[in-house]
Amino acid sequence: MECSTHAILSLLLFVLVLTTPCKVSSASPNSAFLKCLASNSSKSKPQVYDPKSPFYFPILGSSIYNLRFASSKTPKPLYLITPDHESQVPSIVVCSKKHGLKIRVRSGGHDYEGLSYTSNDPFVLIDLINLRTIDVDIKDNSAWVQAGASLGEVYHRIAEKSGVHGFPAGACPTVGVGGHISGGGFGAMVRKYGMAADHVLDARLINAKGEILTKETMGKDLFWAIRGGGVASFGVLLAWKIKLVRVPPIVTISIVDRTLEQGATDLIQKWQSVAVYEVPEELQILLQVGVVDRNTTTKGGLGRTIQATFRLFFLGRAKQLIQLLENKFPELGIKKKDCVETSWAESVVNFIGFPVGTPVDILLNRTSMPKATFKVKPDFVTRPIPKIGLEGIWKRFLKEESPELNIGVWEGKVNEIPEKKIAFPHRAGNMYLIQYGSYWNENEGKVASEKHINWIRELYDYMTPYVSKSPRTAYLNFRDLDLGLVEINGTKYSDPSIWGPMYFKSNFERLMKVKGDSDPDNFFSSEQSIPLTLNKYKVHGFYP
Ligand SMILES: Cc1cc2nc3c(=O)[nH]c(=O)nc-3n(C[C@H](O)[C@H](O)[C@H](O)COP(=O)(O)OP(=O)(O)OC[C@H]3O[C@@H](n4cnc5c(N)ncnc54)[C@H](O)[C@@H]3O)c2cc1C
Ligand SMILES: *[C@@H]1O[C@H](CO)[C@@H](O)[C@H](O)[C@H]1NC(C)=O
Ligand SMILES: *[C@@H]1O[C@H](CO)[C@@H](O)[C@H](O)[C@H]1NC(C)=O
Ligand SMILES: *[C@@H]1O[C@H](CO)[C@@H](O)[C@H](O)[C@H]1NC(C)=O
Ligand SMILES: CC(=O)N[C@H]1CO[C@H](CO)[C@@H](O)[C@@H]1O
Repeated sequence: MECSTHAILSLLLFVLVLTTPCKVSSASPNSAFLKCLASNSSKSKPQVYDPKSPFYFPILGSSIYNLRFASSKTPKPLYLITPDHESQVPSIVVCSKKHGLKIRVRSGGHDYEGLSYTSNDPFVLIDLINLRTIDVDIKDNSAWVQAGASLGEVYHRIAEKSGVHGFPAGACPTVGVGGHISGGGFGAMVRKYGMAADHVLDARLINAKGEILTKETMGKDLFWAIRGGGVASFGVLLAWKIKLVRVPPIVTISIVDRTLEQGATDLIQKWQSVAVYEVPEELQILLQVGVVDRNTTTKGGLGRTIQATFRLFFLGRAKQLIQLLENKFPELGIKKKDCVETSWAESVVNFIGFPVGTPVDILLNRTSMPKATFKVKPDFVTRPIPKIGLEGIWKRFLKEESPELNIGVWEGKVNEIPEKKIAFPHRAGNMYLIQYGSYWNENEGKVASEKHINWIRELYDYMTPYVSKSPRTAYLNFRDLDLGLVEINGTKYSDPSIWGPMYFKSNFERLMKVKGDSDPDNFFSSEQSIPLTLNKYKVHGFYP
């Protein structure tokens, strides 16, 4: 969702990753683990890197998307392993378990809290960068996609074979399908088609015993759980079989900016009533709000102001879109010249901010999106936010360096699917999904970083009256380790009985049951993995 910002902030935040010497999470390399791996890898052995290898830091840093977790203080893996065939993965699981090492699995590395490549326990990182084959079967309306593929690669491979097929997932092309689809996966077609996880037909998953399971063999509970429950709690996802959706040969996008002085607040008020219930599901109007420099002295003087950006994605032609908007939302003032008609794949490229005419091959570039240092938080909203609520946000925004709000309209197909159909639970009753963010320069240091994190925590508190309640819900893919964090006598604990229902609503109970059945030793555990019990646990290390 915040891809577009990164395009804007790219110059500011262009950074070198991991040039500093690094602490490794355990002192002695675990040679027993390596021996086990060697004796259990019959045909081909995966590449294993330790911190002495010249490739270790470049590969580790390659997909650390949030630079908060690229510092020398971030715990690092004992071994970084890049399998290039799925047959190499079971022995990594078996040997890690046998020798008391944790594993972390990374597909695209976009986890907001870095959980795919950090751990406070000695661990092995399985980076699926080389497992990214995509087989599109247009006749069958489906594709097998290996976990390490990026969304951009998936979109590109579909578009190579058909101009009228697409896949309803996120806008950011560098996001990995392994994490994204297992956490839900939301994009511009959410109103028309629902979540990415709603389009999973089959999966290949390695369980804690090192067995490769499919939909047939994993059983319906586990297959239910990995579609929205986060697959990191249940195993190593090797590949998804996804169902493709229909898109018209030509779609239309339009991007409109309005500052406060240009009436942004009233436009947002109007957007709240129109974008959700009054326009067809073929149209998604995403709203992004940030702070920009004013460049005129005529109104309000020099300084900073709030700017709203409306990003329209329409499954249809410009003419139709203009007619629709003239009727429902004339205040937006969109004319034919403000619209771009393209193929669906090209629309992805333009929607995130690349200029019209950029070759679609950019979708294959796994580093097209700049990395950044940030903290974000999620919310769902179930009724319109009053004007006074918005104005309070603006006041806070003007005090922060690079704040950002991203709101996606949450209505239509996504809300028609029953809450318990798959583990992803955020359905009927929601109006929008919000992501609040603050971005800063990693060189600002620890004190500054704490200041920004506190700023966003205060904004989150401020929003309490305006967002979902009992529980205040949260989107797993916008992971936030603050949720359920409690302090008792000066010690910090994470309380799953708080964050569990926030992420999973009534599905949390069933997720815990599936967890108990499929991984009773809790081998696949991380800071916010599905727990076996509701006990609070102590947190430490990289928790902010
Ligand atoms: C710039 C940016 C834009 C984004 N835009 C959107 C958006 O438009 N819509 C949206 O819904 N979300 C969006 N997100 C959030 C994104 O969906 C999540 O961060 C998602 O989990 C990323 O998946 P990944 O594979 O890239 O991440 P990773 O960091 O690799 O993994 C995320 C989590 O899944 C686990 N995991 C990953 N792969 C596997 C596997 N193969 N087996 C087992 N566990 C695995 C990891 O261990 C980790 O816990 C965005 C994030 C960023 C940084
Ligand atoms: C500043 O001026 C440029 C060009 O005149 C214009 O495109 C832009 O929208 C203006 N920005 C604001 C915040 O008014
Ligand atoms: C990928 O995109 C980045 C950022 O735009 C660029 O610097 C890099 O050269 C691109 N890589 C390739 C292989 O095109
Ligand atoms: C916190 O400390 C107080 C006083 O030392 C003690 O009585 C109490 O039991 C402690 N609470 C917890 C939950 O440990
Ligand atoms: C699953 C598997 O093949 N395990 C073997 C791994 O190697 C050890 C010896 O190092 C065997 O004892 C295991 O049976």
